[in-house]
Amino acid sequence: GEAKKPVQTSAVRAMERESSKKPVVGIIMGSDSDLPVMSAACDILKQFEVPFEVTIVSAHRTPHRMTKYAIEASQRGIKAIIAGAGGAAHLPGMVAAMTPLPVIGVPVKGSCLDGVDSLHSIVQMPRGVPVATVAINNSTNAALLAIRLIGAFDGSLHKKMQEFLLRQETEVLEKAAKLER
Ligand code: RP5
Repeated sequence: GEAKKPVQTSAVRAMERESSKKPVVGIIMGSDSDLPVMSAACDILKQFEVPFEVTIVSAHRTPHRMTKYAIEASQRGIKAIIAGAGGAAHLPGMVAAMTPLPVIGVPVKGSCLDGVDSLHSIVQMPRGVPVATVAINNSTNAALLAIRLIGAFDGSLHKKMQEFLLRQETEVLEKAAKLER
């Protein structure tokens, strides 16, 4: 049957090693081909020092593994799940159907339909099973949203997000000033 140990590429393992504490965010993706898009989420979580795990879970190719992951995530201490998928992107929605945790969906572009297929598959959830959907390929925003969710109950993370926004604003203002000079 389905392997108990997740099948992981070395790139995924390397990212996980850098986040060795008990994970609070779970990042999953339908294929290792999603990794170049999804790695931005890992970078953000590292930057905010939020422990995370990252692995491959496919709704269609490993449906039993998906079920196990969704059912067990909460028990393992995961507080938010980021799920990236492309094409007929059922992963975020199916995971959301099987966990009370917040699920953030990342529509991955990569098909002939430019990612619009992924976007529609992820965003058009039926009433009762929400998936917070970010822009196509924007796993950065998925991680930032996960941090905001957790930060609402974690003062130090909340503060880090405030500082992030301030830094971001300062950077733009500095660029504007440079341009106006
Ligand atoms: C989806 O199909 C994956 O999330 C990926 O975006 C897309 C293509 O996967 P590969 O055929 O490249 O593995 O399941």
